Amino acid sequence: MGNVKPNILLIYTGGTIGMVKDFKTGSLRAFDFKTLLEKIPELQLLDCNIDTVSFKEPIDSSNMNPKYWIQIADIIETNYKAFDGFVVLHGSDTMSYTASALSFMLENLAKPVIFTGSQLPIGDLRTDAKENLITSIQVASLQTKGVPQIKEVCLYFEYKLYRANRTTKINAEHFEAFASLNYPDLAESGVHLKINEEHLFKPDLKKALTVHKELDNNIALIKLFPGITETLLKSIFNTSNLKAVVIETYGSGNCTTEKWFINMLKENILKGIHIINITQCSGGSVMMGHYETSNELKNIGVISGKDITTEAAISKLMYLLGQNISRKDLKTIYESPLRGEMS
Ligand code: ASN
Repeated sequence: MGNVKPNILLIYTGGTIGMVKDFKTGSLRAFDFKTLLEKIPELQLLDCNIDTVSFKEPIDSSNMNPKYWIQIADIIETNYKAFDGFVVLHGSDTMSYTASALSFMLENLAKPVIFTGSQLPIGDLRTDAKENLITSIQVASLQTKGVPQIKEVCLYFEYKLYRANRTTKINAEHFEAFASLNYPDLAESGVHLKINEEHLFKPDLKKALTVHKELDNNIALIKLFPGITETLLKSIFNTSNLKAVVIETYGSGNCTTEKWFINMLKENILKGIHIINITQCSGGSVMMGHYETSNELKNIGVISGKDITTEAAISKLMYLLGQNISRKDLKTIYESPLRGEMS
């Protein structure tokens, strides 16, 4: 058994990595995945067996939505036994959302699922696609005594491997497009591939993979700004079927103490709407009660998102609303780390 090559499944969903320039219009469009493999003959040098599967119509990740997340989860579920690791090629724009969602959907994952993409198309002379793709496949192939070393959903970009549900796209131009400000990098690629073993997620290996495909997107995301009006917030809270609202507050979870604002949140919580407090700062954590301006939020039953990213906050919410969980339990579960997404 000892020297069996790992089997890696490449799942191509679209994004810049597989795009070409339409010379007539000058804009980028998706192209046939088969050509992508031809563009990187180096893949044959890797010490693993690579199989590929592609979305019928590859998409720019701006068109991603929960239906596609389920499609990716389905592909992984169907091929889970036959493969040792998965590499998902995805547009960078919404990669952190999809990868965070998959981390919740794949409960008890014991194999690597590595999301990657690029800022420049694979055919571009200065492309970052080759390194991202090759190292992602290498990371997905890492094994200790035939057991995958990485057992979680990750995102690899520009020499760094991150826990996916801790990432955010922070730059539209730089090759270093992602950051994980509240959790250390899982690995760094230089002359050597340095894995930070102590930061890897350690799932309970006795439990079998459970794939959750019920997602409820009857939610809203509100970013507070000084001067936000009652009329605007009212219209959001009046949305039919609304089940929960994520509010990006200031600093460590602070907001205006104006009566109308607190009352509106209170009324909606009493009506059964879940309200989650996350910070609009890219790093750091919500600490309700730390300042007077967040005390009331704690008292009225707002859920603390702690140091979760917006991407993970949204996908965790869709995932939990899709489960059969009581109101009270949802608060407790939301405030607990499920896949290492919060501290
Ligand atoms: N618009 C592209 C996408 O997210 C951006 C990229 O992949 N770099 O699909």
